[in-house]
Amino acid sequence: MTLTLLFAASDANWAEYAAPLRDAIAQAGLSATLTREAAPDRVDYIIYAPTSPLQDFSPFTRCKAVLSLWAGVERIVGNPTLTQPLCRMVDPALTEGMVEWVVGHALRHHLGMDRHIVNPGRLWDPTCPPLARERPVTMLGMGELGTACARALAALNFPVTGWSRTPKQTGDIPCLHGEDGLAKALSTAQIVVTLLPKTPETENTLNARTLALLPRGAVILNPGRGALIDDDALLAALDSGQIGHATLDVFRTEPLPQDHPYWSHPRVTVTPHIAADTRAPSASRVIAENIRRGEAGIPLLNRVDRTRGY
Ligand code: NDP
Ligand code: OXD
Repeated sequence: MTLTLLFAASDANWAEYAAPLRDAIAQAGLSATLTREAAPDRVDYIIYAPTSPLQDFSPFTRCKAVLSLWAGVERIVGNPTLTQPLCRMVDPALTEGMVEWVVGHALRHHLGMDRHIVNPGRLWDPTCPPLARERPVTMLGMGELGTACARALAALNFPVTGWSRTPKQTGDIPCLHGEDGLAKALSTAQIVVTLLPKTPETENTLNARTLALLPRGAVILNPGRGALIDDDALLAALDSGQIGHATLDVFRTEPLPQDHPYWSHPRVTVTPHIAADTRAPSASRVIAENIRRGEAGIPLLNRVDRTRGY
């Protein structure tokens, strides 16, 4: 039987994905037509980006799964018309990119690179930064991305503490959970990385109360989602010096509006949601593997739990 795979994403995504998806589908031994248009009741799987105009899944009566090209699923997880299984993207190349972004920005702040890159006064200040082993880092979110970043930072000797919803142990990295765990994880952190999904529970995880728990001058790196941070509280904490710098990749509104105070704040670095991108060749293999599993009756990979929201 030839499967019908509906590609519901942008023109740019189609240009990037059509060939690698066809290759991956063939390599998985599947017979399938990959298309951008099909009668809904003929579609077997939907390959999906949340920016797609497709928002009503109810006519897709035969669809066995919606396979997201994005890791974050907050824009689709609560869609009441979506009754089909939803899988999010876990792409090894996306993880690799996130590790590079997090490690790069952590090292920038750890080594105080800015002082030497921009030094108009030609100041000769021979103060050496501490060693990584003296700079505690806290990773909020110890899932696919948080764990990979935590491991990479720990490999550089940063003392890393994780925080997640449920108790867990990741090798030698201690991981806390719950409200008390959060307070403890923040109390020593000189660098905090937020890699939580956006859910009703994680919104404003960093707020006036929790930012005040950090040691003075701590640095925030947020490649997770804008809503994880209360923006007004962060701006106040930056102004008071409680937070030394915030490097932000994600925002409540994207693109970040031109008049947003983050753009001009001397202690904020804005990167335009580029921390990590799904890469078409590896992501296509993940999608094809899930279709193969669906057809073989094997549990799908990276299935989203609708109740917990990620
Ligand atoms: P995962 O689902 O693998 O991990 C999520 C982690 O967050 C888990 O450790 C989970 O805990 C924890 N968590 C969830 N809810 C809570 C809570 N209420 N309290 C404490 N911890 C919680 O996600 P990924 O690591 O793959 O991705 C994380 C996020 O990164 C994505 O949702 C997306 O928003 C963002 N992202 C950003 C990109 C960018 O370019 N800026 C690119 C890709 C993703 P537990 O382990 O107990 O379940
Ligand atoms: C994602 C992202 O969720 O790029 O994949 O933010």
